[in-house]
Amino acid sequence: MKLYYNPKSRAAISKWMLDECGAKYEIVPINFEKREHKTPEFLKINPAGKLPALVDGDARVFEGAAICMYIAEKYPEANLAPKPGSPERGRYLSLMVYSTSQLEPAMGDKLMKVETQPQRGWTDFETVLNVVEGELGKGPYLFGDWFTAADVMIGSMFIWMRMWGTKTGRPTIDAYVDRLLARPHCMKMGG
Ligand SMILES: N[C@@H](CCC(=O)N[C@@H](CS)C(=O)NCC(=O)O)C(=O)O
Repeated sequence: MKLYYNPKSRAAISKWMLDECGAKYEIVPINFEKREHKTPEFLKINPAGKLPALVDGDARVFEGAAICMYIAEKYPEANLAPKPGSPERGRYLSLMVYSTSQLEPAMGDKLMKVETQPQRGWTDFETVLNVVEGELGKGPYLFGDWFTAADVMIGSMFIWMRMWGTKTGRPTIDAYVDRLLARPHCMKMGG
């Protein structure tokens, strides 16, 4: 398995997931300055020309959430995802998609001081914080004591926000981020 990677990119989230699974994989470094993510070879893997991207034999996977779900399925023994058909599965899939379709763009609006336009498909960031607080409940993770790939995807967004020097101001979420950062394999911020 090959992870196309730059430490200053969302590929750090995929690496975190692989490391939580104890996976064996090869890092393929991608230099953004040299535009290695726009070469014809790379575009055959991810036509969007972005990181992360994963190649596993004949399979190619792009989009960070899809990569995390793929890895969770490939390493069932790591127990990082509710099984298909289990009662938790629906909420798990929802949170995985929510992380990049709503949480991330709403956070982008907040950090760039852009007013959120609801017709674009996501809410304002205050609503996101309410949603995540509600889903987290008493924690310590999104599925109680069970750490899952949903924590990797949702948590990494808040870790990234920390990198920008910003806490959420919601004690429950900030304590959750501290807990994730204390995990030995947690993504390293920018390196
Ligand atoms: N929604 C995508 C976002 C991917 C993305 O924007 N990646 C950035 C790095 S964090 C990238 O490759 N930027 C370089 C570029 O667009 O030229 C995902 O989650 O995989």
